[in-house]
Amino acid sequence: MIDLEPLKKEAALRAAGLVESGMRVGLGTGSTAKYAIEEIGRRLATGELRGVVGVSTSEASTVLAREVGIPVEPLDPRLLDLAIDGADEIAPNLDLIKGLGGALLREKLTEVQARRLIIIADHSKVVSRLGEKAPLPVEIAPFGFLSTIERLRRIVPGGRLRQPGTQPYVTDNGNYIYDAQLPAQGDIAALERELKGTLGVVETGLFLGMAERAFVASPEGVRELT
Ligand code: ABF
Repeated sequence: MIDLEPLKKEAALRAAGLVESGMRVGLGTGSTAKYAIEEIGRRLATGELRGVVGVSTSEASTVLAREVGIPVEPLDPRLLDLAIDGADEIAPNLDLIKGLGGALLREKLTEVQARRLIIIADHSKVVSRLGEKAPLPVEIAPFGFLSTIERLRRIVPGGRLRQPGTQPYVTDNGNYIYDAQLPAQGDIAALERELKGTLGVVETGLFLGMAERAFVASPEGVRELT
């Protein structure tokens, strides 16, 4: 089986190359975003970059960013110059499923404020339609979660509460995740509105119309999707 790590890193380096001195940068979460954070840290350490501030999408990325020397500030109403993050699925129009790593709410809150959202991934993430391979993570409030799941099952049948062991998975925001199966066809924007309008739903992992471009690495090289 092909080792995806060098591909993730290649894609991440391309995106990290877009960071310029003085930028406020949204720092993504996950095994691909990790390489971008490390590269921004490396460029700061060599003096190639100065005055970059990170706004992080998870506790894990905050820890990593500080370790590699990127000052991290909380999200405030100012726009970010750039955000760099991974994804679970990338559709041809750059609509995304995100959140398999569990950080979808902070990712969406942060990345909606980015002038440019750059997605980095290996080629296994590119699909012809969302839901082809990955479930859609939906962050839900713990209170009454079984009722919320029942409501969700009426909209997207199938799916399950994310529960790695005996206890539900808990997000950085103290919520649970329901992994839903997307239907093979239909209006994805209408589905997003319906899910968001469901009582108990905090946020979904559908990132529609948000990404400006994606760097997708395969053994043949890095492709830029716009
Ligand atoms: C995050 O990292 C998520 O939105 C997505 O779930 C995940 C992708 O992780 P990886 O790069 O490890 O596949 O950005």
